[in-house]
Amino acid sequence: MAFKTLTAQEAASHIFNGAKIGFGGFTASGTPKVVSAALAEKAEAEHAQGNEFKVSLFTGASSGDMLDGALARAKAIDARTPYQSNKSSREGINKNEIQYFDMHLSHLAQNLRYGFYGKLDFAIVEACKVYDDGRIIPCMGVGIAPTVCDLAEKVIIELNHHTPEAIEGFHDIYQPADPPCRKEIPVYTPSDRVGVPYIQIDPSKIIGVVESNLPDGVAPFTPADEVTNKIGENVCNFLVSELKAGRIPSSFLPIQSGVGNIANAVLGSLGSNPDIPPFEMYTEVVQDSVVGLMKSGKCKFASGCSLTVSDAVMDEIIADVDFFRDKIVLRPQELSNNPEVVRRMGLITINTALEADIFGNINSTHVTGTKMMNGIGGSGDFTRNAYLSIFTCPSVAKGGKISAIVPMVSHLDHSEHSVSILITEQGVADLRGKSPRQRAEAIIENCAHPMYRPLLRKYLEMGAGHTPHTLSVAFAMHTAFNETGDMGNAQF
Ligand code: 0RQ
Repeated sequence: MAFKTLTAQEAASHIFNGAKIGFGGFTASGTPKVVSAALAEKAEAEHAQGNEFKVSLFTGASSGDMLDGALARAKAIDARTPYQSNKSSREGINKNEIQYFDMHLSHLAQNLRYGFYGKLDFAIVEACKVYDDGRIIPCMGVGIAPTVCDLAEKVIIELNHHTPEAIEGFHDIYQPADPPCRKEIPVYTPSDRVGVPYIQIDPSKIIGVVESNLPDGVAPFTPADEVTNKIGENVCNFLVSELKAGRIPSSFLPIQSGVGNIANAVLGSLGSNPDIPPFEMYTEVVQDSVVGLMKSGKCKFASGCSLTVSDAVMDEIIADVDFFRDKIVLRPQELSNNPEVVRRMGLITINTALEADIFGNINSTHVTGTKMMNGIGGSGDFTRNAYLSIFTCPSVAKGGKISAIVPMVSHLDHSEHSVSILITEQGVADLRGKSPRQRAEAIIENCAHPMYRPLLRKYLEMGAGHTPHTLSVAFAMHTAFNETGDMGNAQF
């Protein structure tokens, strides 16, 4: 190999207090593992000697525990963006130890290029193959890897032998030109390729290569339960009725589906419903259920930013790599989540809300308005530009003590203007062409849990004006939860 081989500790020794680091990968998939763990040890050693040591992290999205978890526990993170979902990092963010700023995933690479967040000192990227001329083949998650390799002063590569070189050809690496006069991105169908299957790094910037042999360690999904199955069934029945009404073309439209247990269950339902034709996906994360749907022929093609599947499912893919080669393409998030492409292709987008208000505004990120859960992720990239944007959630959380349907969302991620359909296990609220009062009636009647409907109806009846809010009690349900542990105790 043309590049120096380093231990993880040697690589970490280059990184200094205050460094800004861009990481390749997306979710745990393709996320560097061993250098970040060594960096956390270095930070702990520096702290033990009374020295300051913190770095700022720019990742594709969430990462693995060896990155976010290890560095958060070592109190080594200064600033962090964009999405995260690690318990330790969430704790650090909510204690204000980490200066986290949330953003749309499609914006990150271009904002870094525009210089909005300053200069990047290091890029750390995972690869399954390194060429002597500086080309690398990423593992199963791309994220912002091409951009951070271009922008950083120095690059460290983790060569992970767990991912076979045979996945060369899965990737489509492309970065749009910056404005003014950016040209269109010529992706017209999910399977169109516009870039190259590798990332080119300037060899003079590569500090060295650290070898590893580790799986991504993605946990399998919780099996679908009665509530998630019912949500999936409601989504399918709705889409079938739209097909029958001619509002979705008979050839169907590409699907984007969010992350998490609900999204996985929805995809499972789409797969088993005989009235849903075989479909393509243009999405961010390709999860376990998609792989099963490919084997059954129900999912014909998936374009994503990462293949985030449990280790057992990854082993299945690797064992049958040629079957999947012409069915999956992995791209940078600037492309997988690109609003221009989303609008052009007419995606049916399905994302998850933490809470929705009776007027159709969505909170996907903040528990009772203050505590960060994960981040907006790509949900805004897709929702705002969808052909048909669907949000799903169970009607209640925490055993019924929380209603997911509230008078006013305690944090706003997706406004009423971007949300077409809301679906819970109770039913479907079609919000298209409805005034705020009509939306509220549809949501209370079809989506709220029956035990919360009287409170929500009362709220609606109290208000006046076009959007009938009563500001003095708009958060009475949240306040009741904070004070008594149960939203049902709200009084107004
Ligand atoms: O908590 O784990 O302690 O029980 O939130 O909720 O129902 O398991 O749902 O795993 O699908 O996550 C919105 C967080 C949902 C996720 C969110 C509690 C509930 C549980 C998780 P426990 P569920 P999911 C990009 C797609 C934003 C980013 C996005 C997310 C936990 O989907 O981060 O959409 N989305 N990216 O008990 C307090 C409420 C609650 C609540 C649920 N109202 N208040 N807690 N919970 N509702 C696009 C792609 O292409 C990938």
